[in-house]
Amino acid sequence: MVAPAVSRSSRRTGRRSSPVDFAAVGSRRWLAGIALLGLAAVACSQGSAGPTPEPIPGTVDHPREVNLIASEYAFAPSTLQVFAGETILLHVVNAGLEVLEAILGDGRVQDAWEAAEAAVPPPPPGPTPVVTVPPDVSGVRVVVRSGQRMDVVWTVPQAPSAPLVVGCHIPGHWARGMKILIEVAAAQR
Ligand SMILES: [Cu+2]
Repeated sequence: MVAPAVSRSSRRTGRRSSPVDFAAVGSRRWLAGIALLGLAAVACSQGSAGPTPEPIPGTVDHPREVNLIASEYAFAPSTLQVFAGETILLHVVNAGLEVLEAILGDGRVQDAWEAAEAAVPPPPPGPTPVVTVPPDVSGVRVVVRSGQRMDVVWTVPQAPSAPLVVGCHIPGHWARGMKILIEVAAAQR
């Protein structure tokens, strides 16, 4: 729902990027200014429509969309906030230059991937399909190239037995702190 609104407003911003042409007209400059104010007013009224709605836990039929931005060597936001038992559609965007990944799982999952990727010769340029770990510690893995986005559907455990983490195990990245906690909140009824 949010994404189309954003793209509409960015298109509008694109149309507004012609003040240089208006300025050349001279006497019509103030008219152009009024037109720009009108566009700005529309944009503002769209952006201030009531209070921010509470997030609704996602379901299998309607996963909640969650954005995660990866770069060297961090994730944004600094914690991934989810509801227990909900299903999310996670958009992982690589805003960095290297191949990056997001691995969702507990400490055993993170350790398994760290060991598996460190063992692949040569260390860079990062993960390939030949990197695998045993299924019971595979977690969820999303590998994203620079400038790209990968989506994954994930159902959050009802009661995780250990703290859940998002980590990147491109060699050296985990050690540089490329990891965040997954905060699992109780879903409201
Ligand atoms: Cu990384």
